Amino acid sequence: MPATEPGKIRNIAVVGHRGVGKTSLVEALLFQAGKTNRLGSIGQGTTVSDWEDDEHRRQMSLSGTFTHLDWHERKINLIDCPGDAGFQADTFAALRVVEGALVVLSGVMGVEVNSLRVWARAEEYELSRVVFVNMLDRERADFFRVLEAARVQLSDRCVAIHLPIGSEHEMTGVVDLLHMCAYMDPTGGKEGGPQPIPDSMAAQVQEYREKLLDAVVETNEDLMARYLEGEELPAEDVAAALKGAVTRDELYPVACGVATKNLGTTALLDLLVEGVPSPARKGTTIEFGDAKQAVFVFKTIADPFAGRISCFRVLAGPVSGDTTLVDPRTHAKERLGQVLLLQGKDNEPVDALGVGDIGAVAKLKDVVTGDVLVDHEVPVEPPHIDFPQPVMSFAVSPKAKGDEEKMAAGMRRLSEEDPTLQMRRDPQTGEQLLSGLSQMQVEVAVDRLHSRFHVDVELHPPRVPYKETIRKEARARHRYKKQTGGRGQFGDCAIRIEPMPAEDGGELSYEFVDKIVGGVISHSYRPAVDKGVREAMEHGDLAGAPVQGVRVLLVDGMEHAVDSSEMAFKIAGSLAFKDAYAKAEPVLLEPIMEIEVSVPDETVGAVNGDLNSRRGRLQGMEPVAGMTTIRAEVPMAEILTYSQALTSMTGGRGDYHMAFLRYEEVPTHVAQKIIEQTKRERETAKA
Ligand SMILES: Nc1nc2c(ncn2[C@@H]2O[C@H](COP(=O)(O)OP(=O)(O)OP(=O)(O)O)[C@@H](O)[C@H]2O)c(=O)[nH]1
Ligand SMILES: [Mg+2]
Repeated sequence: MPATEPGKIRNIAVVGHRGVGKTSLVEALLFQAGKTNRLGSIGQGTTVSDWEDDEHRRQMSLSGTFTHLDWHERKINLIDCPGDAGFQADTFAALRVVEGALVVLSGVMGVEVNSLRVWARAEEYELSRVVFVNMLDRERADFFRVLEAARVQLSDRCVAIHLPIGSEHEMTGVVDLLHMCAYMDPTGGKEGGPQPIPDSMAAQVQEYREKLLDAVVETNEDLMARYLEGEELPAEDVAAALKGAVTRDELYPVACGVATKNLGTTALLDLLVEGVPSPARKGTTIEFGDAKQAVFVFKTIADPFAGRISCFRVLAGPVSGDTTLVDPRTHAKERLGQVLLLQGKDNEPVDALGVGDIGAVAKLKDVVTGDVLVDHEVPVEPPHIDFPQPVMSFAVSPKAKGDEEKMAAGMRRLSEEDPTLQMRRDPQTGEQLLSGLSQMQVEVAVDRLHSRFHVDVELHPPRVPYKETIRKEARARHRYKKQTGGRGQFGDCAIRIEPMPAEDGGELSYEFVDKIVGGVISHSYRPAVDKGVREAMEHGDLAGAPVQGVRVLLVDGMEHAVDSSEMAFKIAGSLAFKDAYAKAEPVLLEPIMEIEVSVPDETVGAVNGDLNSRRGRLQGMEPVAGMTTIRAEVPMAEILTYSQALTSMTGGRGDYHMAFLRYEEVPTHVAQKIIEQTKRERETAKA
């Protein structure tokens, strides 16, 4: 099979909020395109893309899945991305390698918090976007309400390109406003060919067709002139102009349907082919210098049997199994070996993959997610995928003694697969800490350690990653001196520390400034002071949390011709910092989470009251179709065990979604308790 030409490929990430039907939609598209001969369902665990056991059990996508299909001689690569905030790594990685995002919205709930998040990321990467309003068969679903919400909350350049025929459980098909035809197939089988638009919809179709044409011609002068002269514009010309506008991010067509009944898929597939630009048209912003062959590895799968599978996009090529590339990061040469196309859990070998296409290879030696491999070493800056930082940490330990190494090895593999999962040892307590974006993500990792790597791990209660910082400037001087016969120890330094607040939206950091004049401390000892300060900053004196947001200026000092050593200056630096820190009004910081809770209207009072008692601050409330979405900011410490509380308040009908927002100072009365608690723990540890 020869490589597909770049002009004939469409790369599309299917993204959106949790549970809006992305996986079901991918399933329907594969079915309609003839890749599968039955429509799988989430309930029965028979979809192509949610194929892992734990995805079946939890009825949700836990990682990005690759699928592809052919439609009108175009190859469409669809990456089905998880919607849950804890599993965003794959979503962000996928968005980095596609030209288009298919943003799925629920016809009932409209624009939800994660839709906004992925929209913002797509905006950053200047991706072409198509919106699909799904679940229109559900009670209280309303296409026009969601269209309006998309226009207000996503972009006023969202324009309907399809309309539903009928509504709620009587929805029977869609009208394609571009080609002016209808697709109706109430049986849920494969959609047949185009049909005439039902007469009863004439007026509405006329109105929305005009809105669409107005929006399209506005982006194209030639078409605008013809339109104003009253010419009936042919569908191909409108489609070509539409593609131009979508490519340039000037329009976002809004399609609609019902994934689980396979309604609206023909029109959607046509739109993906006609509306979304190919790699040849839009190209990539990832650098590969003058390499003749290059690939970007954007995801790694830890398969217990096949080993490491590296998923990549071809930047320059084609590439085939014989291709040998070099990784400029390690300078290691890697022969690709068998090139694969992934389709859910299956893979099929292919001879070659052309520019813009997406595929995978197994068993590359030292390649990690984020590497660009090239045919000869060229200086390239690998693209930075801005993965979210882990926000929650749990202490973990193997259930069986002696399994420590096995647990660590399994976790290393899982972190390769999901870079937002990290394991490290807490130097203070010696515990292994597993950090991630949400409790569920960490629990899934623990399940996978069991199912893939056969090691049972115990999860201990989560820890809140407090930080410490200072409010005031302070100075301190410390002289470390020891005379014990023979050569002594001598280091003396004076420092000034000052607060360094985070840049807007940025993280707190640290800076060491060398202000020594006249060489009172030799150059060789100054980094030792920095090192000592950093060590002291690992555990602040308030609650043992890392100190950040501090600038340390080394202003003065003294050395001894014989007795001075790096060690002595390190200790002096460390102790000087401790002194200065105590005088600099240290404060405790805690992570604040942004939470979106969706609950039945009648439970809003109870849920709000509860959030309030958790020090939550209400940001907004939106009642939609019997459910209310509450947005609030809540300290992480108060919301660690929210799911049980929400279940009991809403009789299991509530759902929530949260993500890290920023650090804030802990209110004094709360901070006091944490500080005392730490003190007690330290004393017990000493005893
Ligand atoms: N009535 C109705 N149910 C749907 C539709 N699409 C999906 N569902 C159901 O909604 C639930 C969630 O569907 P999924 O396809 O898993 O949604 P998702 O967006 O992939 O979910 P995550 O990957 O976990 O974010 C499943 O029970 C589906 O059967 C639809 O169009 N109509
Ligand atoms: Mg899914």
